[in-house]
Amino acid sequence: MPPRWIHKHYTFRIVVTVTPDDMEIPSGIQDKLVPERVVDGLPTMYCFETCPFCFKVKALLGSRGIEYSKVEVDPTFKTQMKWSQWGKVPIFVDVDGTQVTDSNYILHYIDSNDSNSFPRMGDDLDQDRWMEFSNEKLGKSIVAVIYTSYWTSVQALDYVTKVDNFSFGSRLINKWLGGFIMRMVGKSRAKMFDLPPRDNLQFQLDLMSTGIEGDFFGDDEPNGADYANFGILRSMQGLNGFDIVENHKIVSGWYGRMQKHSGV
Ligand SMILES: N[C@@H](CCC(=O)N[C@@H](CS)C(=O)NCC(=O)O)C(=O)O
Repeated sequence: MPPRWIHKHYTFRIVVTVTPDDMEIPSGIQDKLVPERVVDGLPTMYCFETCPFCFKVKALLGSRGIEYSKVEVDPTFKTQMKWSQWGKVPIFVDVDGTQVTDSNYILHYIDSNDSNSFPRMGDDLDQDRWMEFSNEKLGKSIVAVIYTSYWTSVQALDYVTKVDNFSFGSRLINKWLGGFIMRMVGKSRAKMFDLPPRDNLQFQLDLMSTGIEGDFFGDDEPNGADYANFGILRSMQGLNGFDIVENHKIVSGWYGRMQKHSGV
């Protein structure tokens, strides 16, 4: 028979582990409305300034001319989104309080409520495959390149020192500790690929360009795969390794077209 305090300890652990408040919510549209998270009566995006997944959504909103509010979340403690059980950015909250999580789902949600111009998930396997590619390959590849040393990581996080709603302490921690954390993330992403980070990004861009048919993945008009992959690459503009995108013979032209189309 274990001593009584051990029994108490385990009881506590079990309660903490299974409580519904601690469980991550699924991707997509959530049942529970959160109207109190809408800012200024506009669709609201919770994001990090340089987050690749957030840029996907910014690109779509920009291309449709949809006005929205942006809440900048501090990347180390994520203080501004503790209310959500999703735990990652972007989170999109529509004007009626509908919470949508996970960037590809957010793209579909916004398009389906706007002009419904690209196919929904499951209706176009190529589009689905390239949207998946944006998360599973491209997103991870750019992280390995941007955060390739402590110095490039700190440079990438320098923007936090200019965010108005962060305190002085939060700016310092987010830049210097955040730089260290992101360097570790960069290392772990690099291990996922056989090639060194820059060669791997070049390889992924070569692969991706096989999906660009005509001007866009969606041929004449951008589809979900265009917003998804453009958003990922747009997040590295001005950061370490962006020259690989600028110098790619197919991707650079497509990137320019997407930038013009989205205004982002
Ligand atoms: N599958 C998600 C990935 C989002 C994601 O990983 N976001 C990163 C920022 S770039 C994040 O919030 N990381 C914080 C964390 O995982 O704790 C999406 O596409 O939205």
